[in-house]
Amino acid sequence: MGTVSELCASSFQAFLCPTVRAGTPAAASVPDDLSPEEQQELESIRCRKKELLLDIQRLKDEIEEVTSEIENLGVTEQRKSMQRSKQMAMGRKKFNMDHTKGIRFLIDSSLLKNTSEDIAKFLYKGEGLNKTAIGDYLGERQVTLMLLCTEISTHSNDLLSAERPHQRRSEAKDTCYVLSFAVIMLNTSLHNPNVKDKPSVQRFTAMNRGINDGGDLPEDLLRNLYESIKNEPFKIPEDDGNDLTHTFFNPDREGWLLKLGGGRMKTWKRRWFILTDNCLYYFEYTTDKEPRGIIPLENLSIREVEDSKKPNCFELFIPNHKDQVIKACKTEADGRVVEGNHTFYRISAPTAEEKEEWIKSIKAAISKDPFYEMLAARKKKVSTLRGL
Ligand code: 4IP
Repeated sequence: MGTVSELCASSFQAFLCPTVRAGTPAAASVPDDLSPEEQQELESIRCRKKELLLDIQRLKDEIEEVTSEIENLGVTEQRKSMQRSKQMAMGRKKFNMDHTKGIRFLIDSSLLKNTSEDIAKFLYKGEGLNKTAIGDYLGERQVTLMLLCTEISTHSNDLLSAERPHQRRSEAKDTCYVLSFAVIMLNTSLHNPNVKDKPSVQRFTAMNRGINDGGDLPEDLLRNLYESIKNEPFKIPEDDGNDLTHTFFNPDREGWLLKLGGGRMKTWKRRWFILTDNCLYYFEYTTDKEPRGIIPLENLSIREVEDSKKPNCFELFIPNHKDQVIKACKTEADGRVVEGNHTFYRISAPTAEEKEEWIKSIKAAISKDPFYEMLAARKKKVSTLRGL
């Protein structure tokens, strides 16, 4: 007794090769000058050919199936990694707003291990993190030590491998702490152009005598550290204060648009727009760290408009309050940040498609504030009552 698939295959074969099965006369296409044996042989060759074709088809199907599985696997992996980087970006944003919550979020999302080393590495890398928030976090938790040790160990392969086997961890930390300062001093001395007297490797090793719980650290380690820092200075990220780089990571949409000025002289300005966090930001250059203007989209509406000067226009406005100034802020030419004075923002997109896309994305980002709605309803009620 064959397997189910063997039985199915043989029935299918019988269906394809009836002549072979029943010894019935050959099909019309079989030349009749062949002997019955030859006819049968021809039939069986044809049958074999069909079987082979079927095999090929089956293999093709299998290959297709496997290929699509692999592709799907790729897509899933891609999706997972996109999801991960989105969560990572969110974690960084949270960190910048509230460092404790941010770290908690990253740990809970398994993006960060709850160990001083891992947190220290994450902070040291500092990608998308606000340095003020890092400073606050360090100040509160004193992970400075681990941070510096991490930096030192990247320069020296692994400082802890230099520990004496019996050395206690706390003593190793003390050593690390002292060495951290020595390394910072060395970095400054070697790379700050204002320091004229550059220390030699001998001076550096001499300075660090006895710092290893009374003993010396291996000379090789100190020499390597010296060479490493000499060749590649400590990369302390520039203090970017409260820069908004993190805010513009992973926006809903970004691109060049033309914006009509709000002043008396209606000038069109090409600005780089970023839509994120329910706000529309505009910049003069894509590389600018600070936007020229910020338009919170809360309670605004958007509509397509025709403009005699520019194509593909749309407008942001406050529904039912056409003379009310939109809550927004902008940077003046002298750098002062002031409130905006637009009652509407007219914007022109480079193409009709982009206009559609922007409108769609902005509509999705516009959020209604129930509190505002409630307040507006109450105000209306009060003014109606006053009118009575
Ligand atoms: C300016 O015109 C720019 O269009 C400003 O846009 C605009 O500010 C000014 O409006 C308008 O007077 P000039 O450069 O010809 O002076 P941007 O800031 O993008 O350069 P908005 O508010 O649109 O940002 P007022 O309303 O600020 O005067």
